[in-house]
Amino acid sequence: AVALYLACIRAGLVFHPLNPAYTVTELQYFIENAESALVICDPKSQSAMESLCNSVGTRSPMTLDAVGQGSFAEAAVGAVTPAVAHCEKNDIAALLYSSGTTGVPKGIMLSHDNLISNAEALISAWGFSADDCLLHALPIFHVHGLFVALGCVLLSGASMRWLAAFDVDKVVKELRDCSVMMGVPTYYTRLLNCDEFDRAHCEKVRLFVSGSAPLLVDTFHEFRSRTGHEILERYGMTETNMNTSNPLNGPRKPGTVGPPLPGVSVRVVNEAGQRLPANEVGSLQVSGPNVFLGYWREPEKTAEDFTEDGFFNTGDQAIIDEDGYVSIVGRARDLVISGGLNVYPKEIEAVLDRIEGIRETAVIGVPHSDFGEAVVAVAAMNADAALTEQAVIDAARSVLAGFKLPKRVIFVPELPRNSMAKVQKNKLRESYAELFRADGNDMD
Ligand code: MLC
Ligand code: AMP
Repeated sequence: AVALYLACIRAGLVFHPLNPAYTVTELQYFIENAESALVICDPKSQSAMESLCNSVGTRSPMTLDAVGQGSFAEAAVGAVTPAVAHCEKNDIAALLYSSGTTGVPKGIMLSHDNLISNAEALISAWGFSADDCLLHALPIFHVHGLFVALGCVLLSGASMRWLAAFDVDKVVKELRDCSVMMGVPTYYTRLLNCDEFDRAHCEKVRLFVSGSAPLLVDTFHEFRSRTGHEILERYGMTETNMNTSNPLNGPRKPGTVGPPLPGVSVRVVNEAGQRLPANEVGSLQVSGPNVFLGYWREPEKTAEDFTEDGFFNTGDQAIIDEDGYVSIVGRARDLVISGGLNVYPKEIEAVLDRIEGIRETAVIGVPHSDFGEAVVAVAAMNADAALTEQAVIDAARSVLAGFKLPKRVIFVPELPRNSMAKVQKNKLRESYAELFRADGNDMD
């Protein structure tokens, strides 16, 4: 998969990685929307992908398995290696998707310059060199595992220990030979839940990096007292790669995501777009060579999300302190981040609302000690419906990838609404804030 990614970049093709957990329904949207010229899949999903490609009018898929075998590898035998394609800085290198408030995913066009400039900024900010060995356990279909982790390793000539998934026993073992680890906060809470994990496992480690979701201040302190290391928290998003980072040398402030990376500008503005003074909450905007080209085939949406002077509206609420450190304090978008994966309530509600017997649903994120936030659906049913929680989850499973499924479904007579008839999700979040603490289901 890594060779495939690099081959696309080298040949001037657009790489569009997809989560293998997606269902056929989800994949159909992406393949159609991206107008994919060729789909490469695991041989195990060949027949499903064959019919899918057929139905959307894309040529037959080729296969590549975990050890590099398959029809794609066979076709490559004896092929002449083409010259490196000439690319301009602003040519598209990769297309990744993310949803907004509508729940409909939008293609994010990332340029060659976005990728290279951000990898260069991170190598310098985090002091990567050929002497480093990265522990890589992140999926490589998102920015974090693909561009941040692999980008730092490939561009600095470092090496890596690569795990197929985050398995805490393997991580603890492999960490002994590594100098850097990157992860989402769940990785760090899982390490802390592992009793045998201590300073001895981290003797060679010089840096632990966390991102993709908020790292709790408690986790920062607990990790420091267990290992002696202060986790370095950074902040990014698919549209922008990495924006800010706590410093390698200098104070790492828990609860903040640090100052902007070299070449990146950030500002916090009020609703009128005016820049706010230090420590005032507002909308976070970003500009720099890291910021994407725009949304694929969506010029109006792209225009909406950029200011006249070229800053991108992140949709995150933030403050910047007197030292220039950014803290993410909320999200303007209705978004749940579970174990570092984004779940868009609108998308889940649309699926649940189609289940017979359900009148309407509201999907929220609820604190969870493993995933940070867990997806919970609050459902109002028709009077004569006899649905169970499990039946709702099972019905959604055929359409939605597993990580998007609600961990709990709560049945209520009515959803709370304000005077404008808008569902009061804040009220629901308050009501169910203790859901996973109260019933001991926390690790479900
Ligand atoms: C898996 N499951 C999840 C889940 N991951 N449920 C909620 N949230 C998640 N994140 C579900 C599966 O569907 C399955 O359900 C069950 O949990 C077990 O699956 P698994 O694959 O064995 O899970 P596990 O290995 O425990 O995975 C959890 C995880 C993983 C946290 C290790 O999700 C992970 O590696 N997350 C990292 C995501 C990431 O890279 N984010 C970066 C995005 S880039 P069932 O019902 O089938 O049993 C970005 C920009 C930036 O945000 O700033 O970096
Ligand atoms: P994605 O669409 O997957 O790229 O998700 C990006 C979003 O993740 C950002 O807009 C933030 O809301 C959130 N995010 C990423 N890193 C952090 C962090 N360190 N702290 C808080 N939120 C974060």
